[in-house]
Amino acid sequence: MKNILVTGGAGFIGSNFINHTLKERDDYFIVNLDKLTYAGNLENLKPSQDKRNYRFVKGDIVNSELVNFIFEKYRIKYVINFAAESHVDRSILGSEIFYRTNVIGTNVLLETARKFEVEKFLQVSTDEVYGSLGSSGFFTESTPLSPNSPYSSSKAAADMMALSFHHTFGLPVVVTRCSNNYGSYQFPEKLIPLMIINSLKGKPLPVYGDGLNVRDWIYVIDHNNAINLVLEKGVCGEVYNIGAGNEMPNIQIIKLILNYIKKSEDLIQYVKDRPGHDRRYAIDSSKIQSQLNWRPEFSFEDAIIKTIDWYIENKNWWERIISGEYEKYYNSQYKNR
Ligand code: NAD
Ligand code: TDX
Repeated sequence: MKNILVTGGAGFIGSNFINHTLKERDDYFIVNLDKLTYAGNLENLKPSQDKRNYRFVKGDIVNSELVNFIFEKYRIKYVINFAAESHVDRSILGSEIFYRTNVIGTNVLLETARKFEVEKFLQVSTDEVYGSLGSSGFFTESTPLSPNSPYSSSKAAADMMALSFHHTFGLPVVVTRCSNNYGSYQFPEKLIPLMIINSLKGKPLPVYGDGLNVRDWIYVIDHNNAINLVLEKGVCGEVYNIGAGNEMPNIQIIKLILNYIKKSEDLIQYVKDRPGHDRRYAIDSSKIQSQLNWRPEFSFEDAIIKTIDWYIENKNWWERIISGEYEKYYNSQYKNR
């Protein structure tokens, strides 16, 4: 058995990771530590909740006592740190919780992993740590880090802290830097689910700036397959970029969604730009492809339709979310735009 601590496993990528991995691996024992912030939802884990090789612990990665207890009780040998505050716009509204969870929380996990001599620590980082590209070029693993938002600066700190623990203490760390994910269970504050849900409801679609900012999209299952591979075969001290080569201006995705849902483009509403908005992300993933033999399996054309269909079929899931607390955030985020 591989005893793995997955943090943030009730969020979008973490829950897809647990459900997908436990479907295929009964030699993994997964303990999911999640604080259940606004973004954490145990409903996402229904397919895994009764599995004998799965446990859920509600708690904060900043809580060193609890983290120590979990490592000891479950004899944790592997860590995958997904837990984070993950939304750029929220980091602009208030940065403190981003540094608390993403920086201090990662430090607690690294120190505890060092104490318990884990076999591997996988830090889930992001391409946003590289900053923004002009109209050409790609991020490679040796592109200097140049984060631009409170969110990305907190992720860059965590990423470098993890690498420093390898360099200084020999902690077996690997870091992954992935591009924008999409798929089922993504919280509706993010571009793709927000635009799908607003289209379904016939609400305006708020496009920041000129709509020509470019993101590089990957289906969440492709990201998670890469994470499993890096956990097994990644070389300690190394960074692996993960991306599927799907660069697209935001407006193109928005029009695709409207078109598929058969709603009018009149719903598009250009609004005030995000402060410090990164212009373009594009990932060079040739290292993980050549060294670990990873390939994305899903085409954007198919997986985006799968994703839109999932939101159409799982209205109950997102309706429960968009009523209540999230509604307050939505109203304040888009009020003066
Ligand atoms: P998410 O916001 O959907 O989920 C984050 C999860 O972490 C939630 O379940 C939340 O409850 C939990 N959490 C937050 N603070 C915590 C704390 N202090 N202690 C324990 N749990 C806590 O985020 P996501 O989109 O699934 O992203 C997961 C990870 O992947 C993050 O580290 C993010 O930076 C990284 N990432 C995301 C993307 C993307 O496109 N979404 C791309 C690259 C990297
Ligand atoms: O209402 C919107 N209108 C809009 O035009 C929102 C929410 C977003 N956008 C634009 C901003 C970005 O150019 O869409 C693009 C994508 O925005 P987000 O979904 O907020 O993602 P992004 O800022 O690119 O960050 C994401 O990718 C990297 C994740 O949220 C991060 O967690 C991850 O690290």
